[in-house]
Amino acid sequence: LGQKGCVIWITGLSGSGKSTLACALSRELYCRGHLSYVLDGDNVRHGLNKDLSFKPEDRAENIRRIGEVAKLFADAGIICIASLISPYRQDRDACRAILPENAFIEVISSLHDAICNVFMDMPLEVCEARDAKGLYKLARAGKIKGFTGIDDLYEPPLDCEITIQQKDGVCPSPAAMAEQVVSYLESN
Ligand code: GGZ
Repeated sequence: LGQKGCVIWITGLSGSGKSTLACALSRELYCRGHLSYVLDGDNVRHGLNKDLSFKPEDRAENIRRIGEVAKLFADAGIICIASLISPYRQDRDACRAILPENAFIEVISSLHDAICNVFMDMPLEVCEARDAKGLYKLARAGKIKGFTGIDDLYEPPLDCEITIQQKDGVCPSPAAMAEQVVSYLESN
């Protein structure tokens, strides 16, 4: 109660820490008494979106569906954390556009308000060095075609609410990343 739904949209390369942040954030929100739900691209692709490939038009459909589901969660007053590469700006902007952006309406409806963009600004080299699933190696060897950052485009946000970055070459801890998002939510 006393919680407004919203969408925290986490975008970035494979291995940039999106799922780690989503999980840490969900836990932190729970500790503070807030209900949240994580929609992770990789997981949703096993169920709702299992008919979709990584072709640009299928990625666009993956993002569109997750945006629509995230909106339903936000309508229900839940903080929905969407973590998916969502490499194309146009698709992310379309998700932002289906959510209310007028502050006046926010107050009246008091149900859902905003989409908050979080950009995992991790250099490709860092993500590739992690390569938890060995996918970058396969992409470099040409065994996966159209891999984001290798032979498929990633368009960083031009204007996002939160940017998660390395500091002096060190990646922030999961707790520090979650704290950055929580303090944004508190002050906005
Ligand atoms: C990018 C791919 C690809 C290609 C499989 N390009 O790091 P991961 O492994 O666990 O997460 C990635 C996941 C990306 O799914 P999304 O739904 O987030 O992508 S998108 O928003 O672009 O629709 C990666 C794995 O799937 N993966 N092939 N070609 N990532």
